[in-house]
Amino acid sequence: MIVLTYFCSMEELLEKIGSYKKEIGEFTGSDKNAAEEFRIKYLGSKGIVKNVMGEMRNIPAENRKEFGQILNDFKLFAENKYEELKQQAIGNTSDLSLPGDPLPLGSRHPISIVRNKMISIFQRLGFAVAEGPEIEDDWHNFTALNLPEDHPARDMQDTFYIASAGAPEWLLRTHTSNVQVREMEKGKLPIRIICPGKVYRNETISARAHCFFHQVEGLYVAENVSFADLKQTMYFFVTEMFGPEVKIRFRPSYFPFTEPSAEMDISCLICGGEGCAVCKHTGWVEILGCGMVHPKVLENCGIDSNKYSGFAFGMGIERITMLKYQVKDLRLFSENDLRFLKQFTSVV
Ligand code: 2NL
Repeated sequence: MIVLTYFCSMEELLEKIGSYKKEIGEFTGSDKNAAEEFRIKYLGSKGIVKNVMGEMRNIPAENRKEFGQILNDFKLFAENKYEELKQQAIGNTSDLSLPGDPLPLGSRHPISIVRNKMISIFQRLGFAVAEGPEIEDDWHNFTALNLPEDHPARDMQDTFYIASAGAPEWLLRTHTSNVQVREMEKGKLPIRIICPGKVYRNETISARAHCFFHQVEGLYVAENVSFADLKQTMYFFVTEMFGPEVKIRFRPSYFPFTEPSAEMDISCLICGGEGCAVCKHTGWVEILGCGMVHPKVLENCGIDSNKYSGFAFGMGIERITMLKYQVKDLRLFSENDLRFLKQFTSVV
């Protein structure tokens, strides 16, 4: 008696599925509303497919597998129809002749533009790009570079140290020379590298100073490297960077890591050397520091200073960018003001 009841309901169910399938097959509609109406009626949480699936409860165990297949086919049939209706709706509502949605074009940050240009200039001279850590130890940032214990740059006032219980072990690098020290320590010569990257100094933020900025340092160590090589390399760099008219001059200077040391000026780009506010009426602007690598620095890094010599230089990317694009305030580089950044769209 019980078995008979089940048989009846199974047959009934098969019949029901058959008529629903017919109904679905005949369903027509070509817009979004029709597709949605279909979804709610057949595939919604109170829809027909759910309802029919619920009948599974009443199916005797021995028929479940076979019936499960039938129900799944039914569900797939309804889902496929829904996909078809959606596609039809899209086809009928989108006008393919309309212009596409505009994709706003970004621009490179001016610091990136200038850094990339510097890299490509030095790469043409055979310099490779080297990178290293921004969190550094005292040896790679100061000691190996011949900075004496009592040098003011090591002061808490100037350098960010990372707090620790005893003597501070870690600091934020104050220049990218640490990368060059690490490269020299590897002992593979000759070395011809440039090191672009972020550096940190404990400065009060103003139009002319910031607590972090970007630097490119360069190093060439081989046999018989001379000051003439340094001058020619720097000259090539500035003519490529600023144009063939630019003049250079070297002034004697002092850095603990180079001997002799020099500061290099270029003729003022604004007034062409006549004298103006930018060059403070001297006709010249300072752009970098350089010199022959101090023999002590070579020895500290395990290089024989009788056999090898080298030159090194360092410059701030912000400074070069300010000169090239006449930016008056250093803070503009890190404030993310789109009115400033958008001005570089066409330079990318
Ligand atoms: C400046 C001056 C300079 C260097 C950086 C250097 C690195 C090593 C050895 C020797 Cl590993 N020197 N770097 C040399 C001279 C000047 O930077 O005004 N930078 C913004």
